Amino acid sequence: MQYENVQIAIEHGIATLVISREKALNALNRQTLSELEHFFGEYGPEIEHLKGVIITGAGEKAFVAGADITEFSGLSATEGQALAQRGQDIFFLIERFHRPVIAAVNGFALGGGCELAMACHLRIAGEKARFGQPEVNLGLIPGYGGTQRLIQYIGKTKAMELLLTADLIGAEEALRLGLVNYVVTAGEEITKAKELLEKIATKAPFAVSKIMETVNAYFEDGEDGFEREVSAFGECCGTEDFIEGATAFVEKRKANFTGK
Ligand code: CO8
Repeated sequence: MQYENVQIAIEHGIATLVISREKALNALNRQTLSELEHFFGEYGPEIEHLKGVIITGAGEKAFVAGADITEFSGLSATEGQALAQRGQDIFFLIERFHRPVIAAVNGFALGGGCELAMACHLRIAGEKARFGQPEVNLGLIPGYGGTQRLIQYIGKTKAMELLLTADLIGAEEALRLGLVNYVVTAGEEITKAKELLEKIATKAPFAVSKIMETVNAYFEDGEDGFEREVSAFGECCGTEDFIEGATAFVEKRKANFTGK
């Protein structure tokens, strides 16, 4: 696929995706969604020795300022539903990706941008980052999972308030509420994200993917997370990395995981 709006750089096993529509504050239009869909559905899963993925926005002002509002005009109920479904399906690809995905939030993360960050496994906010779900200002509600994931991260009380008022919050408030993992100096978001991915890359890759799967299962309808934990635990026991991890502990050395 020809990527137009998502710039991809792969360095030392880390793929950095830059949403690059700076003039529209990196708003997610249909093309950008297709590119994310292709990366997380087709290209990304095939990259060998991938440690993880970082998503950020081009420029200093915005991570992603939402879905592209210029594509909304004249949207019928059926078309709106289809677009929301498509966005949700793509964001599930991110949430269920086999390697950790970190949002490096360098500015406005609004509407679909906040939803994109929330679909990632971890979030680093630059000190100028601003988060919010302002859809109600447009006569809309979030459509890419915002009503559900915001509750998962910050609880119903504050989520309800932010969704109803369209208020934006800054990085420190996002940290206090549990929406982001770290706040860093502006410009240091990617460095911090890389540091975390390098740390996670020293762990057994299969166990890492099973942790993400099992944690996500807590929020999935019809899933029993405890059952999933038992079966994932068993799967880990069948790996060479488990033997290596346990042996390395006994031999008092660092484990050398191979992903097998
Ligand atoms: N879509 C398209 N263009 C945008 C968007 C957007 N979401 N946000 C900003 N832009 C454009 C502006 O139109 C402007 O373009 P131009 O220079 O051609 O006029 C340019 O980016 C710069 O923006 P501003 O001049 O407005 O910059 P300010 O610094 O004054 O303001 C803000 C920055 C506060 C971020 C402001 O741009 C803003 O409020 N943007 C819209 C934020 C928003 O409402 N986001 C939610 C969108 S809805 C959504 O995401 C729903 C997701 C689910 C969809 C489900 C499918 C139907």
